[in-house]
Amino acid sequence: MDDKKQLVAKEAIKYVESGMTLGLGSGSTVEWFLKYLSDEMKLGLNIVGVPTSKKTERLANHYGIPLVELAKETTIDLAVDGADLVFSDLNLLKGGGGSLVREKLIDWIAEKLVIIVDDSKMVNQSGQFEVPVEVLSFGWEKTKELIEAQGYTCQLRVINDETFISDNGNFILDCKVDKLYDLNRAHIYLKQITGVVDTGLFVNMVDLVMIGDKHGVREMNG
Ligand code: DER
Repeated sequence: MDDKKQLVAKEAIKYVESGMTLGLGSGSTVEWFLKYLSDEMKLGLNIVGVPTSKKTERLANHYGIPLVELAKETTIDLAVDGADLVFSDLNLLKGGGGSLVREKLIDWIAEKLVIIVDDSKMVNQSGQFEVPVEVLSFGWEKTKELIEAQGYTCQLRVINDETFISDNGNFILDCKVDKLYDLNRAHIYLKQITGVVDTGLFVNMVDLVMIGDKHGVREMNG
């Protein structure tokens, strides 16, 4: 698995050009991308990054990747991010790492969004899914009830016996659903709930998915 992540992360470097502002995603595949980015910078590549999580920020600092704030005038030429699941229509399920809100904001703003995954992430639309939903901590049980009224079964994300707190100070609910017929519709219905900040359903956002498998890297255009 890790070999495939390294393979696809290294291949994604080909889309990076000097002078770019990059959206730096989160997760273990992107961690390899940051390493290879750092290697290229030692050979003269000149870029700046906007991190999608405090964890990515720390890792970028470790690798000496210069970072800029996401300000009004910031344009993001290319965002490179991971995913938990990639559906056949290239819509994504994300949020396993709890960074979905900043990831979605930056991925949405980017001129081009490239997703890098190993082939285990590729699925068809059928089957049970767990959708991460970032919610305000204020009144989260009421928000959970409203989400469950739409047919989900939600669990508050707890890691090492501690309630997970996102970089934005919110909670994450992992919401199981038997089948997602229409990801866009599912996202809109969840997003309209006041206590919901955003969902791990990334719909109609992807320009390119790069998939590492035992044969190498294949690409699918969004
Ligand atoms: O949380 C996310 O959506 C991240 O991008 C992450 O879950 C990607 O998975 P990876 O660690 O297998 O790259």
